[in-house]
Amino acid sequence: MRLDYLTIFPDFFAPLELSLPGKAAASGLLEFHVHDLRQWAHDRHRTVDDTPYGGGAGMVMKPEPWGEAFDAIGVDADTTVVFTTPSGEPFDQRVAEDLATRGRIVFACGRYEGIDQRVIDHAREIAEVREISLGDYVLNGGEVAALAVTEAVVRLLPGFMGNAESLVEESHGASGLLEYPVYTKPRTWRGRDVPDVLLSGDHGKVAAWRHEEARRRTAQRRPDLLHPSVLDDGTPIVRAQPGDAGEILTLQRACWLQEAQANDTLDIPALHESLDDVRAWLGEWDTWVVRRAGRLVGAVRGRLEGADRWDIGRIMVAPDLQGSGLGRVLLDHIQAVAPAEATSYVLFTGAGSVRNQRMYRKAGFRLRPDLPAPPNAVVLTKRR
Ligand code: JD8
Repeated sequence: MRLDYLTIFPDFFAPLELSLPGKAAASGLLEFHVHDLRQWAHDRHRTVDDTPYGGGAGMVMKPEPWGEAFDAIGVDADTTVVFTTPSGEPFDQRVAEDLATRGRIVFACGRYEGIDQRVIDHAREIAEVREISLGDYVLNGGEVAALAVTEAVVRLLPGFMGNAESLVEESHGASGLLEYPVYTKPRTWRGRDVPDVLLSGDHGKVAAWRHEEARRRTAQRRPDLLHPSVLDDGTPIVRAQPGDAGEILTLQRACWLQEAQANDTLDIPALHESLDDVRAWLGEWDTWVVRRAGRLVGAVRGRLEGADRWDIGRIMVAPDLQGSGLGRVLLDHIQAVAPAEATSYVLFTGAGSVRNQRMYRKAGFRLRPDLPAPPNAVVLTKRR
């Protein structure tokens, strides 16, 4: 594999010599080239940035040096140009595994407020282009992301990892679980012992313990990994963010207006909540949302009540999407992401909300007239 880096901070990539890619390059299976973008800026100050059209703060990287750089290093149809950018597709192990199949990757590392958009549009005409984000936080440039992507990709190349098997067991690897806890000598350290099972010599028991630890850790820290929830069209179900409060309030009002009509009452708490009320409960409930084309079209929340009861609520589907099955997907998702402690689910809906009740019963919930219900509502439960 050949890796090229285009950057105004070439020294940023000095670590490449030290780390795995360095050893890989020594083996001849990998070559990398770091290029200072300024060599393709021909004015006295080797300027690579200018003020943004349309005004605004900061500077934008000029297109000309990038175009000349691509020409000079031979970017072509066999090349994958990776622009690291906060607006890119989320980088994860699947993307790393995909990039590891490429023969040549050119990392285009921007700075300032970003690169003139025509550079990306031009690159798409002459090569494969991936715009990739390292994560939902803002860095000052693309170099750190390029280094991280490099390490994640190069370690997957055949013959680079001393022990290929370890690739299977690691987080985000084939198991899809987070790593189990690991230990080494001494058996006791500062009064802490290594778990006995690891000293048992019983490989079956060790494997079972490790799997259970990995599954428990994943359920607690990353339930979304255990039950990745995407709609048939690939639309993800994601954790709600504080900034979603306004749209959730709007969707909630629309959905509970229908509940008010179905139950012939406006005496429904969800109808009377304010934006601050929604903001408040977003901090208390595990809440997930679905966006289509940027529009928040679905939501659901869950939280643990007592030791083992998972309380489900506020299943919302945009009126124009009701009947599409999104409600059932949200119901399945919120059950799936319930913590390991939860042994049963409970929810309530309007006594007159026959369509909702039908969906819940089809999902295995049972009406519980024996349990206290809010006014004009019925309670349904389901054993996990
Ligand atoms: C490339 C310029 C800085 C970004 C104004 C701050 C990736 N996960 C990530 N976070 N940030 C980046 C990233 C940031 C970059 C550039 C990548 C080029 N900046 C800009 C927009 C707001 N400044 C990234 N991958």
